[in-house]
Amino acid sequence: MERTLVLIKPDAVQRGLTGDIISRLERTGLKIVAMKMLHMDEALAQRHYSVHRGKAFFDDLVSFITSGPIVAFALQGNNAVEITRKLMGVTDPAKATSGTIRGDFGIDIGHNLVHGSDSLETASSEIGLFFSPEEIVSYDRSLDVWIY
Ligand code: DAT
Ligand code: MG
Repeated sequence: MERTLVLIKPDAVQRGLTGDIISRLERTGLKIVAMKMLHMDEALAQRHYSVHRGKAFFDDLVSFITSGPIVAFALQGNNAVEITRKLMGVTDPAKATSGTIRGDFGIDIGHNLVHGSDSLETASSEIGLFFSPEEIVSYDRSLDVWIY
């Protein structure tokens, strides 16, 4: 079963959008299997965004993601990576379509509210950055027969 990592970024937490974002993703049928609120430090931010090191926006990205608390959670289910990215919308909120999280709530690429892993491999390493294996909760939902 696929898993993906979602971060509700500092802008969304400050704007009171945490519940709405969780709700949109949860209503897909994907299952929340881990969740925490934390304030990312510089070291964690650098690791999480290491693929972007050297890009013009890297320093701004690290300072933004460490500027306030975030909510991190892992979602599990069929096509979790793709479904989550679809609901988030494209990177630039100005280009994201209505009905997506970024399209509905954002206007600036540097404040795009949410992070979602972009592949299964990335998801696995990103989940490992934020959660220990014991923090991933295994449980059954009786309503899964109505989802799958
Ligand atoms: P995504 O978050 O959609 O996976 P990404 O991995 O390409 O996008 O970039 C990571 C974050 O970096 C993105 O959410 C916002 C920021 N970012 C990306 N491109 C940018 C740009 N051209 N200018 C400013 N910030 C940018
Ligand atoms: Mg990315």
